[in-house]
Amino acid sequence: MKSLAAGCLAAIAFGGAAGYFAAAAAGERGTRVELAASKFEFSAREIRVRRGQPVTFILRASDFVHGFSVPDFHVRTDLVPGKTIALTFTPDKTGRFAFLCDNFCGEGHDHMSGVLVVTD
Ligand SMILES: [Cu+2]
Repeated sequence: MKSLAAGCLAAIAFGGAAGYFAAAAAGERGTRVELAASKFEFSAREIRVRRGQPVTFILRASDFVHGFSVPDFHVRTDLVPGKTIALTFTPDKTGRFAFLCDNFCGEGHDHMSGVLVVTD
């Protein structure tokens, strides 16, 4: 019985280590979020990410040089049609933060925004 218990502990320890390395590997690449911009919306209105985990936005625009900005994290980029932009940052605080297009793109521009939800 003792050896069975030890075996279980070893399995848990090994499983834990495997989980740790998997998490670390995922952490290096981070969370990947694909987001497309077009007049006058992003393809997602709400994006959920984890604090302390790098998030890479894969960004595309179809019809205009839109912007992608998350002011609370001081990140922004232009989205040039035909190009794929990868933008990585690590959210260091939790909460709900606006992301938006900050290049005026027409009459519906003011509606071109969403919420980045950062949780622990
Ligand atoms: Cu726009």
